[in-house]
Amino acid sequence: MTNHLFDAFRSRMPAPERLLLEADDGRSLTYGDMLARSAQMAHALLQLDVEPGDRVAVQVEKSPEAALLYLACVRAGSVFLPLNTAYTLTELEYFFEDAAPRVIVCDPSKAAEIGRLVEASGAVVVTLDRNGQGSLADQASRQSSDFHDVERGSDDLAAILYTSGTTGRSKGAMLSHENLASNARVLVDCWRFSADDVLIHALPIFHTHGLFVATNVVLMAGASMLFERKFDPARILSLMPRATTLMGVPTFYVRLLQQEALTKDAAGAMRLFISGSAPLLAETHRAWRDRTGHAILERYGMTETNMNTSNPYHGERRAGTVGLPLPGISLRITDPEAGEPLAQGEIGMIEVKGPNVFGGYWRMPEKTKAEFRPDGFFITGDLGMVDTDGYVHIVGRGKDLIISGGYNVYPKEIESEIDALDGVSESAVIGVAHPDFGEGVTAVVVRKPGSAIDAGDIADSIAGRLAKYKHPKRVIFVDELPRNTMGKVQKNLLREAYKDIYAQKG
Ligand code: MCA
Ligand code: AMP
Repeated sequence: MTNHLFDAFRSRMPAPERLLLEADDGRSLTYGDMLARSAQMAHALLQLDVEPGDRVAVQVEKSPEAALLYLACVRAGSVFLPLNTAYTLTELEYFFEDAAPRVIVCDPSKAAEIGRLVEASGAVVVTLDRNGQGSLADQASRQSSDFHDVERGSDDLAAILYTSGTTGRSKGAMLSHENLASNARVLVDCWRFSADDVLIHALPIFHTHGLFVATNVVLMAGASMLFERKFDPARILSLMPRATTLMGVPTFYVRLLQQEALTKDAAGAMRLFISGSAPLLAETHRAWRDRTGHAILERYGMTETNMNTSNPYHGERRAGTVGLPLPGISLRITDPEAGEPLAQGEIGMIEVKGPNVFGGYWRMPEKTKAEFRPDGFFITGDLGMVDTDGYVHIVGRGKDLIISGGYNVYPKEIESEIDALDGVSESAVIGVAHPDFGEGVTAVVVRKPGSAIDAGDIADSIAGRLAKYKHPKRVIFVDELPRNTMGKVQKNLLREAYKDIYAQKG
């Protein structure tokens, strides 16, 4: 037995002088640099007493060092636990308590506060900054660049990624070495990635899309990437002549289309544009094809499963669909309540099974059990149907989830914050069509009698508690919420009533 995931990368690694990554500050890493520096960082982790299976929680800005830290964690046999840089201390506290990390790597600006937060737990708090004395990068620079990778098998954990739950509590999806390796291999084949590819990587690296779909695919193909800290449409356009592929959330494509310079010529060197994490509107797909001559390839995945389906590389990329199940992955549509498979063409719950599907939620056996069928299929919470040609259409969500600019927002979490305020009787948080973010987080609030609480008060109370992307873009006050005979709030009626509030003017 060796290190299952890193060996998979290693087996396809190109010559050491080949470029792996070029950052937007001009720094670059070859494959040889990556091997040497991830080895040094793995040594530094072991010096912090990280043992196989220990969690290493990471909340840092995107940088070459952050990518190396991910690989160092894999090589050191630890479990990588990335956290959105937008998370507040209030949000972080829950993750640290739940995951009990051995090491927490964070930005220098947060180190003292996080240190106080986890004082009793014995977790070690370190920073990553490359100029900071005593930081992990600094300690790594003094280590050997040879490292004997810690042995890890296919079922051992490589990462835990938190994904919010409908109850408001985040669940840690446990992803094994084989979950990640198998999916990266399949995607390289399906999307025809090779060592000649240059990916424009402008996604954050704390979620599945930027970390596993983008970075793992590049590593598994021996390709290279232009590693951008921020998505800046003008800059992305300027990189296209040097690149071959782009992966993005639909907001990337919407914003790029607003650039006059986006033309067939501008995209002339590119061979593939991929979209995922949220529904790509058919109109965006059409507009992109008209402007660039390229049909965007849409795919569908989840934190728990990595990628499940993809439109074909060769063959029709059908707008408004997420394509066909990937090789080795089974997908079926079932009756959401009974769990019985439905006939082709019927709408129901999307369930998936395959080597990509996670083992369960960290320390939540009951939740895990509830989301798997006895025959091993995972219940995604997405509603869909399969057309006569086998293309999967996602037609809605069985789960109460908003996706804003590719980030998932669970209404319950925001409703709990708002409901706790003096002056609020109750609230309902909904997603409403938004021209930029796909869906805009919108709060519908009922005041307590006599209360004068306003949108500003609500914004002030949430600031500092919830990550910015979760904040309602609009707060609407009503006398009462619509309810059905069972007393359940009818969010569909609210979504209908406010469907035009973000409509583009003119
Ligand atoms: C930023 N803001 C947002 C979002 N991002 N608000 C709602 N939704 C968002 N996604 C806030 C900012 O804090 C700011 O607030 C205001 O909106 C405008 O910011 P702006 O500068 O326009 O935003 P940005 O920094 O350009 O970011 C937009 C973005 C970013 C580039 C689309 O959100 C992004 O990188 N999204 C990708 C997320 C992702 O990787 N998802 C994959 C998850 P203020 O003005 O008040 O300061 S993995 C997944 O979903 C599955 C597995 C899958 O299938 O891939
Ligand atoms: P998460 O696991 O939190 O990152 O989000 C996964 C969810 O994003 C899925 O369950 C879907 O609801 C949604 N999703 C991902 N890709 C797509 C897509 N191409 N079209 C529609 N929804 C998508």
